[in-house]
Amino acid sequence: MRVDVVTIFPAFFDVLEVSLLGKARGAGLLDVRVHDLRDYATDRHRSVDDTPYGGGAGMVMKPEPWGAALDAIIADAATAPTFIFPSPAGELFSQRTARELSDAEHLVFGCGRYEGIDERVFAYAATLGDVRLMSLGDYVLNGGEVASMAMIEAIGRLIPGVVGNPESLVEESHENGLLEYPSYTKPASWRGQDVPDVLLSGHHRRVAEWRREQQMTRTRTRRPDLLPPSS
Ligand code: JB8
Repeated sequence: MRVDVVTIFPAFFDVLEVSLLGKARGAGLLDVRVHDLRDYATDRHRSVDDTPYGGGAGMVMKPEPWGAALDAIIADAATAPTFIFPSPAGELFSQRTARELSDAEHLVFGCGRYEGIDERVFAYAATLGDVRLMSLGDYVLNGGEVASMAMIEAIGRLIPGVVGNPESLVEESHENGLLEYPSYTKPASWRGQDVPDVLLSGHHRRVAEWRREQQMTRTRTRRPDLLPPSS
């Protein structure tokens, strides 16, 4: 998978070199290219923002540097990419979205700052590929960088071969619509707390039943919104 990122803070993405996704990049499974939006500004001060038409607080990202950056990215692209713009006004990003996007050939993340990007940039991007405005949740960040990083990690780890043991992807939270069951390791007793007996019993069926029960109870308590209205 090829991933391009457009940002005025390219250094944010240095951490993609480390850990799991760094390995995926080394193995050639993931090709991440980070672009500084200011390299596509045309004035002496490399401006990327200006005052909003209609008035109001803050600054808006100018369309011209964005147009030039997107053009440069698709110039050597093999297929029409999917553009993802993090936005508090976007659709919710979920494990389903991550799964959907994990078989894409090419994703382009556009990281806004200030009060956001001139709306015409989204319409222009839609002439080059699919466009999705995506929100991580109902809260507001200072810009799209942290949200892009979260989405790149959520999507990237679903690419076959990136996570060493694919079975660990099956049992985690949100893969079956429920929260994951609690996990324990040695020692069996720690500071007065014992590991539940059933997990030491060796009865595989009873362990599976207990875990399913825990998933249901936890989901009902912490995330009832994940369950069908009937239950
Ligand atoms: C300016 O919370 B967010 C987010 C916030 C932003 C911009 C983009 C995304 C641009 N503030 O997902």
